[in-house]
Amino acid sequence: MKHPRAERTLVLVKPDAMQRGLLGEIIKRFEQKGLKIVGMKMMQLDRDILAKHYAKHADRPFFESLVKSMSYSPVVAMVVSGIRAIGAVRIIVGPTKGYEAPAGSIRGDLSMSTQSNLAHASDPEEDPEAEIALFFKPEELFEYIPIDFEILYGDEERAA
Ligand code: FUP
Repeated sequence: MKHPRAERTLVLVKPDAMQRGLLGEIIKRFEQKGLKIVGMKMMQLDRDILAKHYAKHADRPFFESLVKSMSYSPVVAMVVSGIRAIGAVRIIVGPTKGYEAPAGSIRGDLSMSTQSNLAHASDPEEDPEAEIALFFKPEELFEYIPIDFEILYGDEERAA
């Protein structure tokens, strides 16, 4: 069962993060925040799924290089859940350009790049549930209320 106020959002740990051995470091940051992982798998992305995932960038000059970098080696895809998780995950990941991202964020602490920026997080404006559906079948996602849910949030925050 999913808490009625919990949101879900997609995170991709990109090939550059996998190559640099940063998977654990990235997962740790979501866990420590109190967010819950409700789906996770390793995937080799191809042009097909990347063309859908990055459809809004299809005409941009960096698109080919983006596809190349995202299919360089496998990614780890995760669905992260919690009350207000969509915005919180964007803050943890940080803004696009690593060299401008604030210290404390994944990109701000660990990346100097715009393209090799380690992780993707769903944009709240772009339907995170539709993004999740591109990467996960319903049976690959788990719905549970974590045992620490009562202490992670206040009573009013949890009230549906
Ligand atoms: P974000 O939502 O922060 O991941 O960033 P965008 O949706 O704006 O961009 C998606 C991806 O395109 C980025 F993660 C990296 C890549 N990109 C480039 O390679 N060059 C650019 O100039 C802008 C974005």
